[in-house]
Amino acid sequence: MTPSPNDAHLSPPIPPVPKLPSQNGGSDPPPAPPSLWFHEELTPYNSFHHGVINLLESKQTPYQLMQIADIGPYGRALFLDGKLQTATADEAHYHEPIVHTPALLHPRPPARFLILGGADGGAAREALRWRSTTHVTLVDIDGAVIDACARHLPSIHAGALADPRVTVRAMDALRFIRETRETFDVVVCDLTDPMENSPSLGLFTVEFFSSLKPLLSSAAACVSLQAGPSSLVENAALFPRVCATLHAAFEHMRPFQVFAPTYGSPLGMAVASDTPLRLPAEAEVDEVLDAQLTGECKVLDGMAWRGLFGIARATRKAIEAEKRVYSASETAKAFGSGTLHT
Ligand code: SPD
Repeated sequence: MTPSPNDAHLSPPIPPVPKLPSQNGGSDPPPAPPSLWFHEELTPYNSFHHGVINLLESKQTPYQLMQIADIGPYGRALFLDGKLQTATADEAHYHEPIVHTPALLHPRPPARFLILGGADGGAAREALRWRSTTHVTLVDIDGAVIDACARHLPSIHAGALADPRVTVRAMDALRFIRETRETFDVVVCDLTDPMENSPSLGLFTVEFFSSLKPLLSSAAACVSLQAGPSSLVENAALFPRVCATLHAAFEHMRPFQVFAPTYGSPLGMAVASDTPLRLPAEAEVDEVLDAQLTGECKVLDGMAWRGLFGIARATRKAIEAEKRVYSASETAKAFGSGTLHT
């Protein structure tokens, strides 16, 4: 099914959040405790619980367990295999940086975007905000997730997947890469974490990053990706090694970091190109965003964007020191599991 801007009527509106004790001055009784919970383990010892107001979807697709639920102050969220992927209240902290970073680093405003994954449509929405965009191809393996997000997450896709500039392909990205003759200025890997058995696992390898080369419109084309949780406490090797893997395929790579509270931990991202990645100054970024994007960003302006690159010294050192790459024979192992329970 192709999502349309009118899909909002297919799903109940996100319920108002009951006033939290901190917001009502203590006068109202606290909200009743939820009877259903998502429990996402960040490490074997630490977890993040989200109380469920409405469970709107719970379905085992051919690829993963998909669940969509209203979870209070963070709004409505998509979970895949028990891991929170995106939530309406903080998704802009993810979708703006993953799309606008490679677009800002491309030498001219980009025209053609490829989004790998991105079933919720948030990355496509941001790509369409560039006035220069003529085409967005979105390739996600799971048509059931694309359909469910179209129905339940209208504020995230904002009708993007029904825009005439967008082509949606529900297929394996590996096959798309092999078969397509199209080229792109920007490639955004908007994927699930590379956990064992995750459909995205093979897309975090040096072979995969190298296979993107023929799809790039020029040596200045830019590739961005979410690189998994970046806290060295939880996943000491993951972010540095994903960065090293991307850098093994491209001459230039820059790591950055976003914080969306629903991930429970800062999320690593990286951008790469075969042309040097010069970071424009704050004022230049402000100018480009004002001139080239429709509407206002929620998260990014020059100051906030430059701040994404100010990652902790220890993390930067770990990235610089990491020489091992992930490959088809030695894939990443992100930690993660999640369950729904009463
Ligand atoms: N650790 C969670 C990473 C989530 C990555 N997927 C986000 C999809 C948003 N479009």
